[in-house]
Amino acid sequence: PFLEKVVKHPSFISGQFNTSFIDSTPELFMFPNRKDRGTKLLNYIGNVTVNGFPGVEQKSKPVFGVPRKPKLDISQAPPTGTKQILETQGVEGVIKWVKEQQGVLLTDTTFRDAHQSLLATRVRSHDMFGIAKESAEGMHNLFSFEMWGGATFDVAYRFLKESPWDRLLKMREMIPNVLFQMLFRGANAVGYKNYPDNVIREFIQKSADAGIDVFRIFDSLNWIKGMEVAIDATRQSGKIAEAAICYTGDILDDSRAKYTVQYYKDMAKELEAAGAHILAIKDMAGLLKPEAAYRLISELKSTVDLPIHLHSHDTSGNGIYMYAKAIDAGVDIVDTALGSMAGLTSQPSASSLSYAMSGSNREVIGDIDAFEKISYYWEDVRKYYQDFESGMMSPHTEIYVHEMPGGQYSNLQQQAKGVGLGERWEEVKEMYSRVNLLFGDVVKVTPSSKVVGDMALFMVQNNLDEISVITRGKTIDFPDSVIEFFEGYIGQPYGGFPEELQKVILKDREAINVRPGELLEPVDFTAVKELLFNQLGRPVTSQEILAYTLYPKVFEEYSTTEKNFGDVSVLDTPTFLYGLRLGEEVEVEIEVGKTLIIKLVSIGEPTQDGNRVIYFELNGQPREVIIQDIN
Ligand code: 3PY
Ligand code: ZN
Repeated sequence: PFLEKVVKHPSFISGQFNTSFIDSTPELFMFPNRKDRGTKLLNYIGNVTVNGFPGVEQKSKPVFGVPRKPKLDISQAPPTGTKQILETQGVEGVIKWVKEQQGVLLTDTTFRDAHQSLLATRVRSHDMFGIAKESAEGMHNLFSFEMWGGATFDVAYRFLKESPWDRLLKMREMIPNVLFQMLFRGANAVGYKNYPDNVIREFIQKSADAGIDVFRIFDSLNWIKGMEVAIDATRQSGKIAEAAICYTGDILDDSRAKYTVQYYKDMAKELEAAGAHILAIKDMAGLLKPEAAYRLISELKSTVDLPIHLHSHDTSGNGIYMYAKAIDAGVDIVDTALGSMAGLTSQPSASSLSYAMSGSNREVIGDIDAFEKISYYWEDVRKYYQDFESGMMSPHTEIYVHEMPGGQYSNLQQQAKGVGLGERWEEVKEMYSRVNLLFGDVVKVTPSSKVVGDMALFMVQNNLDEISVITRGKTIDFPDSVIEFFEGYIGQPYGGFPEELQKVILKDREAINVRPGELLEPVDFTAVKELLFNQLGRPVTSQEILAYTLYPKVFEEYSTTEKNFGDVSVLDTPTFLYGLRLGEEVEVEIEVGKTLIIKLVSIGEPTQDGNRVIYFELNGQPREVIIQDIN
């Protein structure tokens, strides 16, 4: 089979091989063993049936209906879209085309920020693949699909035990017509700390190769130096650099003098000069009020010559009204999610906005009927993930006071419960806004938002206030994230650090004021490759090398799971999260055309050391696995 694989490999056929051919095509050495894959999946299903899934309440598996799908013709290639404009006319062609549109364009966030903000980022690739072709067909006139980035990279490996790269590659195959967008945390890439410059460059190049066309790049302190390497790398890769300004404070409030319209205009000009193709306003907490949106977008339109892309969250319930004002002021593209995945901490709904703008001179470019029908699918799929819902049931206008980003709210609430402050959540929220002011009124978005959250929890837990932090601070060990922030390791805040507080927190440590990336040693990817090769006992891909570089522990754990259970991404989500009911049978397509039929027959009583024998049928043959019951 090895020789057969070699001669059938596209690079071999096209003559593109030399002595490094074998080295760069590790898949030649991977011989999946169907029987082995079956056993591994039985082990996974047995384990989750007996021991449950982290974060999912252990109860009998609910009965879910088959998700409804729109009847769209997906037998042919979908209509062409923005991806073809990029391919045929390049970045300049896309920008020109965006500027020519009379209507307002949409980015759909259902595959990324919507579930990051509503369902703790837990939506699996399997559910995305299930609606990808219909989305390509019905939503072909979007500006882009937000597909990747933010927390999805980490969570895919950490909790879902699947490869975010495979997700991207398969979605790209199924959606060949619309631009794919990702959220990139500047020097923090898709992580929570600064990485060396060569990691940023390599990550962007490999993501571009795997299908990302638009990189939305931000810095968690709006520090342009922290964005420059990523902007340059995006331009080098021939893709679209969308540089984002994080919106914070309130330009309508004269008592908050730090982040004024002039501040945003100056930053926009600098980003234009730094090479941005598109300017994004990233309203990560949903703080931008309607009248403020009108003013801000009008001013920015007359300041820069770039298309403007607005991102927001609907936590306050004012999202549609705010977008409508931004559209009146000339915004080019806005971020929405499909109805059943929209609203509250997620983005405003695409169909609500479409109806809101109908009859105006700037209608939404998109097909409301397709939005509605594809939304049914997500309404059904969302039920699988009920245990990851935040519990927020109605709009929260208090967001305008505490300024917490959409994705942080439920996370911090969990963190508070974890340290025994569940009952004091109201105090934590109030402290969050006080810490912001104590730190000098900073931009709060991953990872700076985490620093503010950690400090708020720490102060409530230790009964500290603004005065005692300073007077008793010399004897207090502050949280690591807070120390790193004041050391300058996530960048420089606008207006600098409050000096007295910085001294108290750092004690004998020195702060830096240059870009952390300048001080970090470049990562030696060849050494990582060797290390992984030795650890995993098989050739590794450049995507795996990057994943390990960003998240060594998470990637190691993912690899162990993969070794024990195989590729669990092929399971349907109810089976992945709950296992099987007694007597239940599922079909699992392990690769195109190869399906396993798995039935759970019975579960044996635990032995003294807690082992249970689980009896299955695999393609009609009896099979047993032994599972340690850890309950
Ligand atoms: C992220 O960084 O993941 C965000 O979505 C910030 O808003
Ligand atoms: Zn967001």
